[in-house]
Amino acid sequence: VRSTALGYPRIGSNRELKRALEAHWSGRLDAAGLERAGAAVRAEMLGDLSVLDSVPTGVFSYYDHVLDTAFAVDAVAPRHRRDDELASYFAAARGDAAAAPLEMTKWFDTNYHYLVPEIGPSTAFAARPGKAVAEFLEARERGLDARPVLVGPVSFLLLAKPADGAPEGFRPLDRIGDLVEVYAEILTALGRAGAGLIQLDEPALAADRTPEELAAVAAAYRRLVGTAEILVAGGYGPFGESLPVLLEAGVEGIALDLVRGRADLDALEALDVSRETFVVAGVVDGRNIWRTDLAAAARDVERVRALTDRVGVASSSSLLHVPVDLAAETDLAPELAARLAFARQKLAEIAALADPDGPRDARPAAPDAWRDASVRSRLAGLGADADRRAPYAERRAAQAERVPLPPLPTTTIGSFPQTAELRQARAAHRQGLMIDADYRARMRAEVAAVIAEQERLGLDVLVHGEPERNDMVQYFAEQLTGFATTAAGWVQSYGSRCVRPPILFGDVARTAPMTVPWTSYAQSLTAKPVKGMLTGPVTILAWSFVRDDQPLADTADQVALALRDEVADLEAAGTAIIQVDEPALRELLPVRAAGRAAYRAWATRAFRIATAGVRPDTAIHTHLCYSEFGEVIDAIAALDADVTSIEASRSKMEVLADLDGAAYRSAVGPGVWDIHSPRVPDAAEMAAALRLAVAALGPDRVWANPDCGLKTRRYEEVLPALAGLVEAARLVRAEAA
Ligand code: THG
Ligand code: ZN
Repeated sequence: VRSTALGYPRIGSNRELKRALEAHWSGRLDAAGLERAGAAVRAEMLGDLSVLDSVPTGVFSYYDHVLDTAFAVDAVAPRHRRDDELASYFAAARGDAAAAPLEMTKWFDTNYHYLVPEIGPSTAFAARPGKAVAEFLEARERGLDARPVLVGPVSFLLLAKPADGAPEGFRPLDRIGDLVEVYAEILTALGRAGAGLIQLDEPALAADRTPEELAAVAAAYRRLVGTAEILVAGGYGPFGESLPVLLEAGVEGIALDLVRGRADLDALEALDVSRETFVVAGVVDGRNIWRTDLAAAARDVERVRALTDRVGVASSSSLLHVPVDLAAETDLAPELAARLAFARQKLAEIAALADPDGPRDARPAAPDAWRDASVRSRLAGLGADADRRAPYAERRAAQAERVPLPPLPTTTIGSFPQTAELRQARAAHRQGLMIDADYRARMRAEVAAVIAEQERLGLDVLVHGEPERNDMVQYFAEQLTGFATTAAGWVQSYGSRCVRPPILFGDVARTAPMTVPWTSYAQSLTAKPVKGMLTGPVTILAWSFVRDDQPLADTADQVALALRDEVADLEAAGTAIIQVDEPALRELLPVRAAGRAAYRAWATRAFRIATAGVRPDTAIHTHLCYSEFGEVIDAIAALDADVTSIEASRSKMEVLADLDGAAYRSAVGPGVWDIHSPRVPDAAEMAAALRLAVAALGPDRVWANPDCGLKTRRYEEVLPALAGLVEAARLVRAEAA
């Protein structure tokens, strides 16, 4: 049994690459300095990976592996071509004065974002195997059995979008024939450099695929099997219907995700697999941080050994999604740390499973102290309490009476700019250099300033600005039982940006109000209504590492119950509007359609558990931040919120079409200012967007707000933009009257 991993974290154990990239972008580090930093990170990666029999190479990236693949096949948009390749690469990744970047979107159901290649009928593919060959040789020079890894041709095209100007009906996959010829050249170049097995990642085959797409898979791999020994890896669920297609095409090997795609193992047993086929059992979870149940994993490896003579053991997906080293965490409770494995620890598990004499420990049960009987009995008795007490029409009237608002009320999403000064105060407080009282006073002063600014601007519904929150999930995780946070558990989210997902290990409960004092303080400063601001249960789960010993739905209900108490306390403190954000509602949507109805049901029920306890005259708002709205429109209706604000400006208000005919009946705040861009729209532009919304929904259902929170923007942008927003709302109001 050969040990391997499908991919590895590539930002550096201390985020060295992040720092080097940001120094390079700001002009403080030249290209040679960046390359030295990259080489050091690769050396560290290879050092870690050297415990494996077969070492993946080419999995390092200066930004994103899909972008690397676009460069490997020369699918670079004309607007991103520059004199040197690194400048082209970062122009595509980040944009520059001359060109907008590629679009960025979520990588399957993870918190990683990839860059979306733009492919048209005339994209001239060409083989650029330089990076793949160099990284292969770098590993081989260390005496490692290196295995180049590339995104496979079918997934590359399925992840791409049609280039601007492509004719109606063109799909990137139409270009598979041309692209495969270029892949054949790359594989040949790698073979000439000495590569044996080459891994092609086809994660898009974990999604439902049409017969046409499966035919493209068959044709592509039949063409490529002659040029190299190919291992096809999936990694984000079962291959399902594409498994026999790949095997029939004659690929050398297949790497199965046996954490999320266990059905593939049954399917493989039912197929007549040649004993020459290399089957890699992905039994070590690449997406989560729990120690592997080595006894159960070894049983799966045995099932594979019964089918073939060539067996591998590996991570279920790339280890990109987990932090590098548990040893960096010195503050975790010992009984928790003993149950965790980060990337380095997972490599050791894989090596142990490949060793016939290695350990085969079963995973110990969670300590009893992690269970909370009162949470469980409260949830068991919840029943119909997950529904609002009155239908929307009745609530709407009661809310209008309690908080009279003009048509097209103006508001923001919640956060105000996190200035350098605020970040410094938080860092000083964390390091013990600023006492609690001073920190609180500093944050209260910020709240007061934010309230005064909003009053001056003339906004209708105010926010406290969230200066006290480091991150919209971590802030809550730090206050709830059942959660731990890490000191250095960084995971790449996109490019140089990382997040530190909290660890949800036990039953979740709230011990004290988490946000009430901040909201109440803000409300004490103004006669205008101040919204309470919470993060929803689905988003808290999506952006944490979550226990895997019970269904996600049960864990979601526990988080929801804790939030329900916070909502009740906010209401009791006099808060008339409470916003519960679910930006990750779309993210956890299952990759395959079969799982989606069940997901929608538990996700929306968890939101309603959190929110439905309020009186009819208390308004529940929510915020979602992505524009592919259609996929989850029914789920959004099922949240039964009174107002939903959504990202809409980048997609030119296309969401309004999705709302047409949907079950969703309550109010909408389609964002009229794209806060992800430094561009500040003027009042006329925002008024035009509001007119579209009023035309589609009527003046009574529309709110005026930005696209998303203002945390990452500067006041120089925020103040003029919000002044324009207020002016735009007044203009359109007057027209509608
Ligand atoms: N919080 C969490 N997850 C998220 C987001 C979030 N996932 C989706 C989306 N937002 C990802 N976007 C970002 C945006 C900015 C940053 C990370 C992910 C970011 N990170 C800092 C960095 O890498 O420099 C580190 C932040 C810190 O110091 O705490 O800026 O909002 N949980
Ligand atoms: Zn948002």
